[in-house]
Amino acid sequence: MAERTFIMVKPDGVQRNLIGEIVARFEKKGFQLVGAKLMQVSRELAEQHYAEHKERPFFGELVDFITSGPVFAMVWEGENVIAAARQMMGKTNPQEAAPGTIRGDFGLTVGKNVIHGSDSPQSAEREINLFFKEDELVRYSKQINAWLY
Ligand code: RTP
Ligand code: MG
Repeated sequence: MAERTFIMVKPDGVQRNLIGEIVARFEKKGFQLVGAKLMQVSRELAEQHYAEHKERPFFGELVDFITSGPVFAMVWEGENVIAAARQMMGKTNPQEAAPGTIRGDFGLTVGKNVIHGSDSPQSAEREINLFFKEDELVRYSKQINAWLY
């Protein structure tokens, strides 16, 4: 199976009508959408998702923010998708993210940086399993030529 990653449009991105823009970037890059849903994240899920940051001073704000409104959770598949998505997202702090990246083009502050993407194969597997059941992910091949995934 091709590599998969977990991508989430955070509450600020949903409120600012950026779902379509973000989905379009991944589609145009050539990655394949295998799962997606608009959902409200519970505090329990937020705390599990961000467990690695439990001891950080911003943890409470992070959980408050990610549960403050709906998110758009996705699984994308394709060659090297984990690292490529991180590049497309740009640096964590939008003020340091390059123009042309999602955070560089649309983000303003580190606390509200529009998008989440898994940072390793281990976190991708963990996060996909946290947010999606197996039967919510779809395997299919595109009926197109070999230039695209
Ligand atoms: P994410 O997990 O959301 O995709 O972001 P990331 O990998 O680029 O950054 P990470 O280090 O995992 O941090 C998770 C989120 O915590 C918030 N943060 N705030 N106030 C701060 O100094 C600070 N540092 C990180 C950000 O919203 C970041 O996305
Ligand atoms: Mg992270």
